[in-house]
Amino acid sequence: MSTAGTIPNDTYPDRQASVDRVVSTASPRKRWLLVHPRNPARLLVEALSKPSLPLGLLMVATLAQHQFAVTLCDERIGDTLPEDFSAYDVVAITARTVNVTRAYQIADQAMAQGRRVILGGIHPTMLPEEARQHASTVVIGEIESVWDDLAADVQRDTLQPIYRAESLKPLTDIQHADFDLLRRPIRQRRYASRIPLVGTKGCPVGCTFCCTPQIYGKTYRTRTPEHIIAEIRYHQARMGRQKLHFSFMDDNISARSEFVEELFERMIGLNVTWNANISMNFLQKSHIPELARRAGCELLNIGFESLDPETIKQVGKGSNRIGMYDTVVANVHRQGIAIQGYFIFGLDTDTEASFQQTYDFIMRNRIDMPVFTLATPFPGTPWYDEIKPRLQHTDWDKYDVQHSVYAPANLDQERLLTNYIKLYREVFSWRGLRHRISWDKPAWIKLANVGIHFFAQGLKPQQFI
Ligand code: B12
Ligand code: SF4
Repeated sequence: MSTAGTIPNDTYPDRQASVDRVVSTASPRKRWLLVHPRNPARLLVEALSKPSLPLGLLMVATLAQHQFAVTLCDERIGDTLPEDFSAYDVVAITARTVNVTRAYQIADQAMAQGRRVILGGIHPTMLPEEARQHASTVVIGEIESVWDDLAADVQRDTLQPIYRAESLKPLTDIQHADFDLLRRPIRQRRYASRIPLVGTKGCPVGCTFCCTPQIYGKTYRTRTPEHIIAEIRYHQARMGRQKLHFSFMDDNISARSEFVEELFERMIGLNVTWNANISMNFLQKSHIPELARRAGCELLNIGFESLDPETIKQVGKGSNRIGMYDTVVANVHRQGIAIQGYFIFGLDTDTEASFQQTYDFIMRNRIDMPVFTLATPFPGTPWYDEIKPRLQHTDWDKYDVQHSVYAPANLDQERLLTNYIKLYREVFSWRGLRHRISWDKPAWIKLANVGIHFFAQGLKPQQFI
Protein backbone atom coordinates (compact mmCIF):
# COMPACT_ATOMS: atom_id res chain seq x y z
CA MET A 1 0.00 0.00 0.00
CA SER A 2 1.12 3.53 -0.62
CA THR A 3 2.95 5.61 1.89
CA ALA A 4 1.21 8.61 0.43
CA GLY A 5 0.65 11.23 3.01
CA THR A 6 3.86 13.11 3.54
CA ILE A 7 4.90 15.84 1.16
CA PRO A 8 8.58 16.43 0.68
CA ASN A 9 9.37 20.11 1.16
CA ASP A 10 10.36 20.47 -2.41
CA THR A 11 6.78 19.97 -3.67
CA TYR A 12 6.50 23.63 -2.72
CA PRO A 13 8.54 25.60 -5.23
CA ASP A 14 8.57 28.64 -2.99
CA ARG A 15 10.34 26.58 -0.31
CA GLN A 16 12.72 25.02 -2.80
CA ALA A 17 15.33 27.74 -2.72
CA SER A 18 16.08 27.22 0.97
CA VAL A 19 16.19 23.42 0.50
CA ASP A 20 18.69 23.83 -2.35
CA ARG A 21 20.87 26.11 -0.27
CA VAL A 22 21.04 23.59 2.56
CA VAL A 23 21.88 20.62 0.32
CA SER A 24 24.51 22.52 -1.60
CA THR A 25 26.57 19.55 -2.81
CA ALA A 26 23.70 17.60 -4.36
CA SER A 27 22.52 18.55 -7.83
CA PRO A 28 19.12 20.26 -7.48
CA ARG A 29 16.06 18.19 -8.20
CA LYS A 30 14.58 18.77 -11.61
CA ARG A 31 11.34 20.71 -11.47
CA TRP A 32 8.14 19.55 -13.11
CA LEU A 33 5.15 21.71 -13.90
CA LEU A 34 2.10 19.46 -14.28
CA VAL A 35 -0.70 21.08 -16.26
CA HIS A 36 -4.39 20.36 -16.73
CA PRO A 37 -5.47 22.69 -19.57
CA ARG A 38 -8.82 24.45 -19.47
CA ASN A 39 -11.65 23.27 -21.68
CA PRO A 40 -12.54 25.48 -24.65
CA ALA A 41 -16.02 26.22 -23.37
CA ARG A 42 -17.81 25.38 -20.16
CA LEU A 43 -18.83 21.75 -20.54
CA LEU A 44 -22.33 20.93 -19.39
CA VAL A 45 -20.82 18.50 -16.89
CA GLU A 46 -18.84 21.40 -15.40
CA ALA A 47 -21.58 24.02 -15.70
CA LEU A 48 -23.62 22.14 -13.13
CA SER A 49 -20.87 21.34 -10.69
CA LYS A 50 -17.25 22.20 -10.05
CA PRO A 51 -14.55 20.44 -12.12
CA SER A 52 -13.79 16.90 -11.04
CA LEU A 53 -10.47 16.19 -9.32
CA PRO A 54 -7.83 15.53 -12.00
CA LEU A 55 -7.02 11.95 -11.04
CA GLY A 56 -4.83 11.17 -14.08
CA LEU A 57 -2.59 14.17 -13.41
CA LEU A 58 -2.49 13.43 -9.68
CA MET A 59 -1.26 9.93 -10.47
CA VAL A 60 1.60 11.44 -12.47
CA ALA A 61 2.40 13.86 -9.64
CA THR A 62 2.23 11.07 -7.06
CA LEU A 63 5.00 9.19 -8.86
CA ALA A 64 7.03 12.24 -9.85
CA GLN A 65 7.22 13.79 -6.36
CA HIS A 66 9.59 11.07 -5.15
CA GLN A 67 12.35 12.20 -7.53
CA PHE A 68 11.36 15.64 -8.73
CA ALA A 69 9.95 18.89 -7.41
CA VAL A 70 6.37 19.07 -8.64
CA THR A 71 3.94 21.94 -9.05
CA LEU A 72 0.33 21.42 -10.17
CA CYS A 73 -1.50 23.90 -12.35
CA ASP A 74 -5.14 23.27 -13.24
CA GLU A 75 -6.54 25.93 -15.51
CA ARG A 76 -10.08 24.64 -14.94
CA ILE A 77 -10.04 25.90 -11.33
CA GLY A 78 -8.54 29.25 -12.23
CA ASP A 79 -4.81 28.52 -11.83
CA THR A 80 -2.75 30.76 -14.11
CA LEU A 81 0.16 29.43 -16.11
CA PRO A 82 3.41 31.37 -16.05
CA GLU A 83 4.34 33.24 -19.24
CA ASP A 84 7.92 32.23 -18.59
CA PHE A 85 8.53 28.51 -17.98
CA SER A 86 12.20 28.90 -17.08
CA ALA A 87 11.54 27.89 -13.46
CA TYR A 88 10.77 24.37 -14.71
CA ASP A 89 12.83 21.69 -16.44
CA VAL A 90 9.83 19.64 -17.52
CA VAL A 91 6.34 20.75 -18.49
CA ALA A 92 4.03 17.71 -18.40
CA ILE A 93 0.54 18.18 -19.76
CA THR A 94 -2.52 15.93 -19.68
CA ALA A 95 -5.04 16.11 -22.53
CA ARG A 96 -8.33 14.73 -23.70
CA THR A 97 -9.58 15.50 -27.17
CA VAL A 98 -11.75 18.38 -25.99
CA ASN A 99 -8.84 20.30 -24.44
CA VAL A 100 -5.97 19.12 -26.61
CA THR A 101 -5.84 22.30 -28.71
CA ARG A 102 -5.17 24.29 -25.55
CA ALA A 103 -2.68 21.61 -24.44
CA TYR A 104 -0.79 22.06 -27.74
CA GLN A 105 -0.71 25.87 -27.28
CA ILE A 106 0.90 25.46 -23.87
CA ALA A 107 3.26 22.76 -25.18
CA ASP A 108 4.35 24.93 -28.14
CA GLN A 109 5.05 27.86 -25.82
CA ALA A 110 7.11 25.72 -23.42
CA MET A 111 9.02 24.08 -26.31
CA ALA A 112 9.83 27.50 -27.74
CA GLN A 113 11.40 28.35 -24.38
CA GLY A 114 13.58 25.24 -24.52
CA ARG A 115 11.71 23.20 -21.91
CA ARG A 116 11.26 19.43 -22.10
CA VAL A 117 7.56 18.86 -22.79
CA ILE A 118 5.76 15.59 -22.04
CA LEU A 119 2.24 15.03 -23.32
CA GLY A 120 0.05 12.26 -21.90
CA GLY A 121 -3.59 11.30 -21.38
CA ILE A 122 -6.28 9.97 -23.71
CA HIS A 123 -5.78 12.13 -26.80
CA PRO A 124 -1.98 11.80 -27.04
CA THR A 125 -2.50 8.06 -26.44
CA MET A 126 -4.87 7.86 -29.38
CA LEU A 127 -2.94 10.19 -31.72
CA PRO A 128 0.72 10.04 -30.61
CA GLU A 129 2.07 11.23 -33.97
CA GLU A 130 -0.04 14.38 -33.88
CA ALA A 131 0.96 15.02 -30.26
CA ARG A 132 4.64 14.47 -31.06
CA GLN A 133 4.65 17.59 -33.23
CA HIS A 134 4.14 19.67 -30.08
CA ALA A 135 6.28 17.85 -27.52
CA SER A 136 9.64 16.31 -26.77
CA THR A 137 7.91 13.15 -25.59
CA VAL A 138 4.55 11.45 -25.76
CA VAL A 139 3.43 8.83 -23.25
CA ILE A 140 1.04 6.28 -24.70
CA GLY A 141 -1.24 4.88 -22.03
CA GLU A 142 -0.90 4.91 -18.30
CA ILE A 143 2.11 6.51 -16.67
CA GLU A 144 2.66 3.73 -14.13
CA SER A 145 3.66 1.22 -16.80
CA VAL A 146 6.46 3.41 -18.24
CA TRP A 147 7.48 5.47 -15.23
CA ASP A 148 10.82 3.89 -14.34
CA ASP A 149 12.27 4.39 -17.85
CA LEU A 150 10.76 7.84 -18.27
CA ALA A 151 12.03 9.11 -14.91
CA ALA A 152 15.54 7.75 -15.50
CA ASP A 153 15.64 9.41 -18.94
CA VAL A 154 14.50 12.75 -17.50
CA GLN A 155 17.29 12.54 -14.93
CA ARG A 156 19.90 11.82 -17.64
CA ASP A 157 18.29 14.18 -20.14
CA THR A 158 17.94 11.37 -22.67
CA LEU A 159 14.19 11.56 -23.19
CA GLN A 160 12.85 9.37 -26.01
CA PRO A 161 10.13 10.60 -28.38
CA ILE A 162 7.62 7.93 -27.38
CA TYR A 163 7.06 5.77 -24.30
CA ARG A 164 4.55 3.00 -24.77
CA ALA A 165 3.52 0.56 -22.08
CA GLU A 166 4.42 -2.86 -23.50
CA SER A 167 2.59 -4.60 -20.69
CA LEU A 168 0.10 -3.20 -18.22
CA LYS A 169 1.01 -3.32 -14.54
CA PRO A 170 -1.28 -5.25 -12.19
CA LEU A 171 -3.45 -2.66 -10.44
CA THR A 172 -2.36 -4.09 -7.11
CA ASP A 173 1.14 -2.75 -7.86
CA ILE A 174 -0.12 0.78 -8.44
CA GLN A 175 -0.14 3.12 -5.46
CA HIS A 176 -3.13 5.36 -4.98
CA ALA A 177 -2.97 9.09 -5.63
CA ASP A 178 -1.46 11.28 -2.95
CA PHE A 179 -4.14 13.86 -2.23
CA ASP A 180 -1.80 15.88 -0.04
CA LEU A 181 -0.43 17.12 -3.35
CA LEU A 182 -3.50 19.33 -3.51
CA ARG A 183 -1.70 21.05 -0.65
CA ARG A 184 -4.43 23.04 0.97
CA PRO A 185 -8.05 22.18 1.74
CA ILE A 186 -8.96 25.47 0.06
CA ARG A 187 -7.56 24.16 -3.21
CA GLN A 188 -9.52 20.98 -2.85
CA ARG A 189 -12.70 23.00 -2.34
CA ARG A 190 -12.36 24.35 -5.85
CA TYR A 191 -13.14 20.83 -7.12
CA ALA A 192 -16.33 18.79 -7.02
CA SER A 193 -16.58 17.12 -3.63
CA ARG A 194 -16.74 13.55 -4.89
CA ILE A 195 -13.44 11.79 -4.35
CA PRO A 196 -12.25 9.78 -7.36
CA LEU A 197 -11.50 6.13 -6.70
CA VAL A 198 -10.39 3.38 -9.05
CA GLY A 199 -11.49 -0.22 -8.51
CA THR A 200 -10.90 -1.64 -11.99
CA LYS A 201 -9.56 -0.56 -15.37
CA GLY A 202 -10.69 -1.62 -18.82
CA CYS A 203 -13.90 -3.08 -20.16
CA PRO A 204 -14.43 -6.24 -22.20
CA VAL A 205 -17.57 -5.02 -24.00
CA GLY A 206 -15.80 -3.23 -26.84
CA CYS A 207 -18.24 -0.55 -28.09
CA THR A 208 -16.99 0.88 -31.37
CA PHE A 209 -17.30 4.53 -30.26
CA CYS A 210 -15.39 4.11 -27.00
CA CYS A 211 -11.70 4.80 -26.37
CA THR A 212 -11.37 2.32 -23.51
CA PRO A 213 -10.90 -0.84 -25.63
CA GLN A 214 -8.22 1.02 -27.62
CA ILE A 215 -6.32 1.99 -24.48
CA TYR A 216 -6.54 -1.27 -22.58
CA GLY A 217 -7.55 -3.78 -25.25
CA LYS A 218 -10.06 -6.14 -23.74
CA THR A 219 -7.89 -6.55 -20.66
CA TYR A 220 -9.79 -6.09 -17.43
CA ARG A 221 -7.75 -5.49 -14.29
CA THR A 222 -9.03 -5.23 -10.75
CA ARG A 223 -7.51 -4.07 -7.50
CA THR A 224 -8.32 -6.11 -4.42
CA PRO A 225 -11.22 -5.10 -2.18
CA GLU A 226 -8.63 -4.67 0.63
CA HIS A 227 -6.71 -2.11 -1.45
CA ILE A 228 -9.85 -0.17 -2.22
CA ILE A 229 -11.06 -0.18 1.37
CA ALA A 230 -7.62 0.89 2.59
CA GLU A 231 -7.82 3.82 0.18
CA ILE A 232 -11.27 4.75 1.46
CA ARG A 233 -9.93 4.68 5.00
CA TYR A 234 -6.94 6.81 3.92
CA HIS A 235 -9.41 9.48 2.75
CA GLN A 236 -11.50 9.18 5.91
CA ALA A 237 -8.37 9.71 8.03
CA ARG A 238 -7.17 12.57 5.82
CA MET A 239 -10.51 14.35 5.89
CA GLY A 240 -11.18 13.55 9.56
CA ARG A 241 -14.65 12.11 8.97
CA GLN A 242 -16.28 8.85 7.94
CA LYS A 243 -19.09 10.14 5.76
CA LEU A 244 -17.50 10.85 2.38
CA HIS A 245 -18.74 10.76 -1.22
CA PHE A 246 -16.75 8.76 -3.73
CA SER A 247 -16.97 8.43 -7.47
CA PHE A 248 -15.57 5.30 -9.05
CA MET A 249 -13.67 6.30 -12.18
CA ASP A 250 -13.91 2.76 -13.55
CA ASP A 251 -14.94 2.29 -17.15
CA ASN A 252 -17.26 -0.50 -16.01
CA ILE A 253 -17.08 -1.68 -12.43
CA SER A 254 -19.06 -4.86 -13.05
CA ALA A 255 -17.17 -6.88 -15.64
CA ARG A 256 -16.05 -9.47 -13.09
CA SER A 257 -18.99 -10.33 -10.88
CA GLU A 258 -17.15 -12.21 -8.11
CA PHE A 259 -14.87 -9.20 -7.61
CA VAL A 260 -17.60 -6.62 -7.48
CA GLU A 261 -19.86 -8.67 -5.24
CA GLU A 262 -17.02 -9.15 -2.79
CA LEU A 263 -16.16 -5.46 -2.95
CA PHE A 264 -19.73 -4.38 -2.25
CA GLU A 265 -20.00 -6.86 0.64
CA ARG A 266 -16.82 -5.47 2.17
CA MET A 267 -17.94 -1.86 1.77
CA ILE A 268 -21.05 -2.36 3.89
CA GLY A 269 -20.69 -0.38 7.10
CA LEU A 270 -17.99 2.01 5.87
CA ASN A 271 -20.54 4.84 6.01
CA VAL A 272 -19.63 6.25 2.58
CA THR A 273 -21.76 6.97 -0.47
CA TRP A 274 -20.65 6.42 -4.05
CA ASN A 275 -21.55 6.18 -7.72
CA ALA A 276 -20.08 4.07 -10.52
CA ASN A 277 -20.37 3.21 -14.21
CA ILE A 278 -21.96 -0.19 -14.44
CA SER A 279 -23.11 -2.54 -17.20
CA MET A 280 -26.85 -2.87 -17.37
CA ASN A 281 -26.79 -6.66 -17.88
CA PHE A 282 -25.21 -7.02 -14.46
CA LEU A 283 -28.22 -5.32 -12.88
CA GLN A 284 -30.63 -7.88 -14.24
CA LYS A 285 -29.84 -9.88 -11.09
CA SER A 286 -31.88 -8.11 -8.43
CA HIS A 287 -29.55 -8.97 -5.54
CA ILE A 288 -26.80 -6.75 -7.07
CA PRO A 289 -28.56 -3.39 -6.63
CA GLU A 290 -29.55 -4.51 -3.15
CA LEU A 291 -25.94 -5.24 -2.30
CA ALA A 292 -24.85 -1.95 -3.90
CA ARG A 293 -27.34 0.00 -1.79
CA ARG A 294 -26.14 -1.66 1.40
CA ALA A 295 -22.58 -0.71 0.40
CA GLY A 296 -23.59 2.97 0.12
CA CYS A 297 -24.44 3.31 -3.56
CA GLU A 298 -26.38 6.48 -4.23
CA LEU A 299 -26.34 6.57 -8.00
CA LEU A 300 -25.47 4.25 -10.87
CA ASN A 301 -24.32 5.55 -14.25
CA ILE A 302 -25.80 3.35 -16.96
CA GLY A 303 -25.13 3.64 -20.70
CA PHE A 304 -28.53 2.76 -22.18
CA GLU A 305 -27.36 4.58 -25.35
CA SER A 306 -30.44 3.82 -27.46
CA LEU A 307 -33.84 2.15 -27.49
CA ASP A 308 -33.25 0.84 -31.00
CA PRO A 309 -31.79 -2.71 -31.25
CA GLU A 310 -30.16 -1.82 -34.60
CA THR A 311 -28.23 1.03 -32.98
CA ILE A 312 -27.11 -1.17 -30.10
CA LYS A 313 -25.91 -3.70 -32.66
CA GLN A 314 -24.17 -1.04 -34.74
CA VAL A 315 -22.17 0.29 -31.78
CA GLY A 316 -21.29 -3.22 -30.62
CA LYS A 317 -22.76 -2.85 -27.13
CA GLY A 318 -23.45 -6.53 -26.63
CA SER A 319 -24.10 -6.04 -22.91
CA ASN A 320 -27.35 -4.13 -23.56
CA ARG A 321 -30.62 -6.05 -24.02
CA ILE A 322 -33.38 -3.61 -24.78
CA GLY A 323 -36.02 -6.08 -23.57
CA MET A 324 -34.40 -5.91 -20.12
CA TYR A 325 -34.11 -2.12 -19.75
CA ASP A 326 -37.34 -1.71 -17.76
CA THR A 327 -36.46 -4.61 -15.43
CA VAL A 328 -33.01 -3.18 -14.75
CA VAL A 329 -34.41 0.25 -13.89
CA ALA A 330 -37.03 -1.30 -11.61
CA ASN A 331 -34.36 -3.37 -9.82
CA VAL A 332 -32.23 -0.29 -9.18
CA HIS A 333 -35.08 2.02 -8.20
CA ARG A 334 -36.54 -0.55 -5.83
CA GLN A 335 -33.41 -0.02 -3.73
CA GLY A 336 -33.76 3.78 -3.76
CA ILE A 337 -30.66 4.15 -5.96
CA ALA A 338 -30.84 6.94 -8.54
CA ILE A 339 -29.97 6.38 -12.20
CA GLN A 340 -27.85 8.62 -14.40
CA GLY A 341 -28.81 7.26 -17.81
CA TYR A 342 -26.68 8.04 -20.88
CA PHE A 343 -28.30 8.32 -24.33
CA ILE A 344 -26.50 8.94 -27.59
CA PHE A 345 -28.01 10.59 -30.71
CA GLY A 346 -26.85 11.09 -34.26
CA LEU A 347 -25.78 7.60 -35.22
CA ASP A 348 -26.59 6.40 -38.73
CA THR A 349 -29.43 4.19 -37.53
CA ASP A 350 -31.20 7.07 -35.74
CA THR A 351 -34.46 8.47 -37.07
CA GLU A 352 -36.96 10.95 -35.64
CA ALA A 353 -38.65 7.99 -33.95
CA SER A 354 -35.50 7.42 -31.84
CA PHE A 355 -36.23 10.62 -29.89
CA GLN A 356 -39.84 9.63 -29.12
CA GLN A 357 -38.74 6.13 -28.03
CA THR A 358 -36.16 7.64 -25.68
CA TYR A 359 -38.65 10.13 -24.30
CA ASP A 360 -41.18 7.37 -23.62
CA PHE A 361 -38.55 5.19 -21.94
CA ILE A 362 -37.28 7.99 -19.69
CA MET A 363 -40.73 9.11 -18.60
CA ARG A 364 -42.10 5.58 -18.16
CA ASN A 365 -39.13 4.61 -16.02
CA ARG A 366 -38.64 7.94 -14.28
CA ILE A 367 -34.92 8.14 -15.05
CA ASP A 368 -33.55 10.50 -12.41
CA MET A 369 -30.72 12.09 -14.36
CA PRO A 370 -30.84 11.59 -18.14
CA VAL A 371 -27.69 12.65 -20.02
CA PHE A 372 -27.98 13.30 -23.76
CA THR A 373 -24.91 13.28 -25.95
CA LEU A 374 -24.30 13.77 -29.65
CA ALA A 375 -22.42 10.87 -31.22
CA THR A 376 -18.79 11.99 -31.42
CA PRO A 377 -16.23 9.92 -33.31
CA PHE A 378 -13.12 10.11 -31.11
CA PRO A 379 -9.86 9.58 -32.99
CA GLY A 380 -8.33 6.18 -32.49
CA THR A 381 -11.66 4.35 -32.25
CA PRO A 382 -12.90 1.94 -34.99
CA TRP A 383 -15.91 4.16 -35.44
CA TYR A 384 -13.71 7.20 -36.12
CA ASP A 385 -12.05 5.35 -39.01
CA GLU A 386 -15.48 4.50 -40.42
CA ILE A 387 -16.85 8.05 -40.20
CA LYS A 388 -13.61 9.86 -41.11
CA PRO A 389 -14.49 10.51 -44.79
CA ARG A 390 -17.73 12.18 -43.65
CA LEU A 391 -16.32 14.37 -40.88
CA GLN A 392 -17.07 18.05 -41.36
CA HIS A 393 -13.97 19.12 -39.44
CA THR A 394 -11.43 18.03 -36.86
CA ASP A 395 -11.65 21.11 -34.70
CA TRP A 396 -10.96 19.13 -31.52
CA ASP A 397 -12.46 21.89 -29.33
CA LYS A 398 -15.83 20.71 -30.59
CA TYR A 399 -15.27 17.03 -29.83
CA ASP A 400 -17.05 17.36 -26.51
CA VAL A 401 -20.16 15.20 -27.20
CA GLN A 402 -22.26 18.37 -27.49
CA HIS A 403 -21.44 19.14 -31.13
CA SER A 404 -22.56 17.42 -34.30
CA VAL A 405 -19.47 16.84 -36.45
CA TYR A 406 -20.98 14.82 -39.31
CA ALA A 407 -24.44 14.30 -40.81
CA PRO A 408 -26.00 10.96 -39.89
CA ALA A 409 -27.48 8.81 -42.68
CA ASN A 410 -31.19 9.08 -41.87
CA LEU A 411 -31.48 12.56 -40.40
CA ASP A 412 -30.09 15.82 -41.70
CA GLN A 413 -28.29 17.87 -39.04
CA GLU A 414 -31.14 20.33 -38.75
CA ARG A 415 -33.66 17.62 -37.89
CA LEU A 416 -31.16 15.93 -35.60
CA LEU A 417 -30.61 19.10 -33.61
CA THR A 418 -34.23 20.26 -33.57
CA ASN A 419 -35.30 16.91 -32.17
CA TYR A 420 -32.39 16.88 -29.74
CA ILE A 421 -33.36 20.26 -28.30
CA LYS A 422 -37.04 19.29 -28.18
CA LEU A 423 -36.17 16.16 -26.21
CA TYR A 424 -34.05 18.18 -23.77
CA ARG A 425 -36.87 20.68 -23.23
CA GLU A 426 -39.55 18.03 -22.71
CA VAL A 427 -37.58 15.74 -20.46
CA PHE A 428 -36.41 18.70 -18.37
CA SER A 429 -39.69 20.67 -18.45
CA TRP A 430 -41.25 21.32 -15.02
CA ARG A 431 -43.82 18.66 -15.89
CA GLY A 432 -41.01 16.27 -16.83
CA LEU A 433 -39.17 16.98 -13.58
CA ARG A 434 -42.29 16.52 -11.44
CA HIS A 435 -43.03 13.24 -13.14
CA ARG A 436 -39.51 11.79 -13.06
CA ILE A 437 -37.90 12.82 -9.82
CA SER A 438 -38.88 11.27 -6.59
CA TRP A 439 -38.16 13.70 -3.81
CA ASP A 440 -36.31 11.22 -1.63
CA LYS A 441 -33.36 11.32 -4.05
CA PRO A 442 -30.17 13.25 -3.13
CA ALA A 443 -30.51 17.04 -3.25
CA TRP A 444 -27.80 17.45 -5.89
CA ILE A 445 -29.82 15.35 -8.36
CA LYS A 446 -32.80 17.65 -7.95
CA LEU A 447 -30.61 20.72 -8.27
CA ALA A 448 -28.86 19.37 -11.37
CA ASN A 449 -32.25 18.70 -12.97
CA VAL A 450 -33.39 22.23 -12.21
CA GLY A 451 -30.12 23.56 -13.63
CA ILE A 452 -30.62 21.63 -16.85
CA HIS A 453 -34.22 22.86 -17.02
CA PHE A 454 -32.94 26.44 -17.35
CA PHE A 455 -30.07 25.39 -19.61
CA ALA A 456 -32.55 23.64 -21.95
CA GLN A 457 -34.74 26.73 -22.36
CA GLY A 458 -31.95 28.67 -24.02
CA LEU A 459 -30.71 25.99 -26.42
CA LYS A 460 -30.31 26.87 -30.11
CA PRO A 461 -29.33 24.48 -32.95
CA GLN A 462 -26.34 26.69 -33.94
CA GLN A 463 -24.58 26.06 -30.65
CA PHE A 464 -24.31 22.36 -31.46
CA ILE A 465 -22.54 22.86 -34.81
C1 B12 B 1 -14.49 8.83 -15.07
C2 B12 B 1 -14.59 9.52 -16.41
C3 B12 B 1 -15.21 10.77 -16.45
C4 B12 B 1 -15.65 11.53 -15.19
C5 B12 B 1 -14.44 12.19 -14.50
C6 B12 B 1 -13.51 12.90 -15.45
C7 B12 B 1 -12.18 13.30 -14.83
N1 B12 B 1 -11.98 14.54 -14.56
O1 B12 B 1 -11.31 12.49 -14.61
C8 B12 B 1 -16.68 12.54 -15.75
C9 B12 B 1 -18.07 11.92 -15.65
C10 B12 B 1 -16.74 13.92 -15.07
C11 B12 B 1 -16.26 12.59 -17.21
C12 B12 B 1 -16.58 13.62 -18.04
C13 B12 B 1 -16.26 13.65 -19.37
N2 B12 B 1 -15.75 12.63 -20.10
CO1 B12 B 1 -15.05 11.02 -19.34
N3 B12 B 1 -14.30 9.40 -18.75
C14 B12 B 1 -14.11 8.90 -17.58
C15 B12 B 1 -13.39 7.53 -17.70
C16 B12 B 1 -14.43 6.42 -17.59
C17 B12 B 1 -12.26 7.31 -16.71
C18 B12 B 1 -11.25 8.47 -16.59
C19 B12 B 1 -10.31 8.23 -15.45
O2 B12 B 1 -10.31 8.95 -14.48
N4 B12 B 1 -9.48 7.19 -15.53
C20 B12 B 1 -8.52 6.84 -14.46
C21 B12 B 1 -7.28 7.77 -14.55
C22 B12 B 1 -6.29 7.39 -13.47
O3 B12 B 1 -6.72 7.53 -15.81
P1 B12 B 1 -6.36 8.70 -16.88
O4 B12 B 1 -7.05 9.96 -16.57
O5 B12 B 1 -6.52 8.14 -18.24
O6 B12 B 1 -4.81 8.93 -16.61
C23 B12 B 1 -3.82 7.95 -16.84
C24 B12 B 1 -3.19 8.00 -18.25
O7 B12 B 1 -4.02 8.58 -19.23
C25 B12 B 1 -1.89 8.70 -18.07
N5 B12 B 1 -1.89 10.16 -18.08
C26 B12 B 1 -2.92 11.00 -17.90
N6 B12 B 1 -2.49 12.27 -17.97
C27 B12 B 1 -1.17 12.25 -18.18
C28 B12 B 1 -0.26 13.28 -18.32
C29 B12 B 1 1.09 12.97 -18.55
C30 B12 B 1 2.07 14.07 -18.68
C31 B12 B 1 1.49 11.61 -18.62
C32 B12 B 1 2.91 11.29 -18.87
C33 B12 B 1 0.56 10.57 -18.51
C34 B12 B 1 -0.76 10.89 -18.27
O8 B12 B 1 -1.51 8.24 -16.77
C35 B12 B 1 -2.67 8.29 -15.92
C36 B12 B 1 -2.54 7.35 -14.76
O9 B12 B 1 -2.55 6.01 -15.19
C37 B12 B 1 -12.79 7.66 -19.14
C38 B12 B 1 -12.50 6.36 -19.86
C39 B12 B 1 -11.02 6.06 -19.77
N7 B12 B 1 -10.69 4.83 -19.58
O10 B12 B 1 -10.18 6.93 -19.88
C40 B12 B 1 -13.83 8.54 -19.84
C41 B12 B 1 -13.36 9.45 -20.97
C42 B12 B 1 -12.02 10.04 -20.61
N8 B12 B 1 -14.34 10.52 -20.98
C43 B12 B 1 -14.61 10.96 -22.17
C44 B12 B 1 -15.44 12.08 -22.45
C45 B12 B 1 -15.80 12.30 -23.90
C46 B12 B 1 -15.90 12.90 -21.43
C47 B12 B 1 -16.70 14.19 -21.61
C48 B12 B 1 -16.27 15.13 -22.72
C49 B12 B 1 -18.11 13.73 -21.82
C50 B12 B 1 -19.26 14.50 -21.27
N9 B12 B 1 -20.29 13.75 -20.96
O11 B12 B 1 -19.29 15.69 -21.14
C51 B12 B 1 -16.50 14.84 -20.22
C52 B12 B 1 -15.23 15.73 -20.22
C53 B12 B 1 -14.82 16.18 -18.84
C54 B12 B 1 -13.50 16.91 -18.82
N10 B12 B 1 -13.43 17.95 -18.05
O12 B12 B 1 -12.55 16.60 -19.50
C55 B12 B 1 -13.86 10.18 -23.22
C56 B12 B 1 -12.72 11.03 -23.77
C57 B12 B 1 -12.46 10.77 -25.23
C58 B12 B 1 -11.34 11.61 -25.72
N11 B12 B 1 -10.73 11.16 -26.76
O13 B12 B 1 -11.05 12.64 -25.18
C59 B12 B 1 -13.43 8.88 -22.43
C60 B12 B 1 -12.11 8.26 -22.89
C61 B12 B 1 -14.58 7.86 -22.58
C62 B12 B 1 -14.85 7.48 -24.03
N12 B12 B 1 -15.98 7.86 -24.55
O14 B12 B 1 -14.13 6.85 -24.71
N13 B12 B 1 -15.51 11.48 -17.57
S1 SF4 C 1 -19.52 -0.68 -22.09
FE1 SF4 C 1 -18.88 1.45 -21.66
S2 SF4 C 1 -16.71 1.34 -21.11
FE2 SF4 C 1 -17.26 -0.63 -22.05
S3 SF4 C 1 -16.64 -0.40 -24.20
FE3 SF4 C 1 -18.82 0.16 -24.05
S4 SF4 C 1 -18.88 2.41 -23.68
FE4 SF4 C 1 -16.76 1.68 -23.31
